[in-house]
Amino acid sequence: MRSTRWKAASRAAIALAGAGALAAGMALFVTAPASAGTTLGASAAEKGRYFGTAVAGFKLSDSAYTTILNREFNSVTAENEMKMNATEPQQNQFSYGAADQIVNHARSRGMSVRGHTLAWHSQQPGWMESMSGSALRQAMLNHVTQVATHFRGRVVAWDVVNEAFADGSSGGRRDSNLQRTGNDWIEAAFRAARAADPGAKLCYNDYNTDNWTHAKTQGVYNMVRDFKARGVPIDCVGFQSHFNNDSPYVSNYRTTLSSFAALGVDVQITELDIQGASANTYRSVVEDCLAVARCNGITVWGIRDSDSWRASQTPLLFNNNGSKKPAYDAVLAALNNGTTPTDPPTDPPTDPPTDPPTDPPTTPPPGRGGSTATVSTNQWPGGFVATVRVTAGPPALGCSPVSTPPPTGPSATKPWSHTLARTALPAT
Ligand code: G2I
Repeated sequence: MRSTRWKAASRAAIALAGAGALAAGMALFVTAPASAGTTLGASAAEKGRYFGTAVAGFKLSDSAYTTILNREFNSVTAENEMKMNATEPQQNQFSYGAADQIVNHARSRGMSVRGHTLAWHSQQPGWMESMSGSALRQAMLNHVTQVATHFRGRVVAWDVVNEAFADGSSGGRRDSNLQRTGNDWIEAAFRAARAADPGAKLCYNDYNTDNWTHAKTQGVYNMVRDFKARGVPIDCVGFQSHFNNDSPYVSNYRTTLSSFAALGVDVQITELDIQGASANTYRSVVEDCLAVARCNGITVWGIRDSDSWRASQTPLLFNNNGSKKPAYDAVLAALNNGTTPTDPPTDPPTDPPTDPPTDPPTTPPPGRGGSTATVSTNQWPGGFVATVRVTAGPPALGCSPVSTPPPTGPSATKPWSHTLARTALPAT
């Protein structure tokens, strides 16, 4: 009966993540690792996404910390080690030791790396804080160029510019020494980053941009729309998503994510933490990301509550002794229950953009016997997550059982995660 049921209607979904290019015509070998569906990273990969965490370099010697890091996460952001004060403590004297340690730890274990951050009004080295005008502009661009060049090929996405918009009702830029060099400082930074590392995704990253109705959200949205219209190289927008009682999660968060995605950029949740770690709120955030095709990853801002910049708010997924909290279970369940959308992002509430997202899922017409296959990808320089979904037709139409993996197809040269899942459908 079971095989009849499989013949009658079955689905095979393959989520394949790798660090190599898809090569047509080669065999696709897919195995199911033991961790599939049981860790945040593996479950996110099954949905074509990553699940990352901020990492503090000095904690890599803490085995309790690295045990969780290595088991659960497949993306890493340096919490402080790539900031301007860390990488260029003296002008034109670059210091990469602490950042390289994190990058090497991640990449040697198959985790991807988000770069944070190339240009920011905060955490500047002292020599830069006291600069202004064209000298500061040149120093900032040199910093972007040097740091992006150093990490070229090892960082999949950069927060090129961080937190450049003002809080409150203005919807405009934040005053800073960088802003005072001219309103075009952000696009200048993006162009320098693109020239230095053409393969990296280039993101704008900010906080309190989660509520679609907020002026700050609209200000960033208008900048990204303008950049896309004028060809300024921007690929993604990071939503820090530090949720707390003063800046809570709101149900229009999904609208925010989908509206930005509809501009033709990826969206990423880059620094997630939630005061009190409500399981329901964490679940909603994950469901919102999964509902938006171009939301390609979630990063939590630390592992255990004691690792958080807001430790007293207990905002993370693991408690101080490393045990999983209810929020962890909610996130894992949401990742496992979620579906990868095949629809394009929804139109934004205002001023729908014209750029279609790249790499939309393709849905061919049903073949003989009603079988269908869809392929969707999330790609970044040097890596990808491909999801292949095959749906078999009813036996009455002469369909044979689904063969998985397909006899010919793509291969990964350096896969870091590949999983196979089958879901039996009710007999029709
Ligand atoms: O403030 C939370 C985050 C908001 N978005 C940008 C992120 O880069 C930022 O991260 C936090 C880190 O979690 C903190 O760890 O950024 C802070 C400022 O860079 C970090 O705090 C700093 C302290 O201010 C320093 O005193 C300390 O030396 O961490 C440093 C390293 O522990």
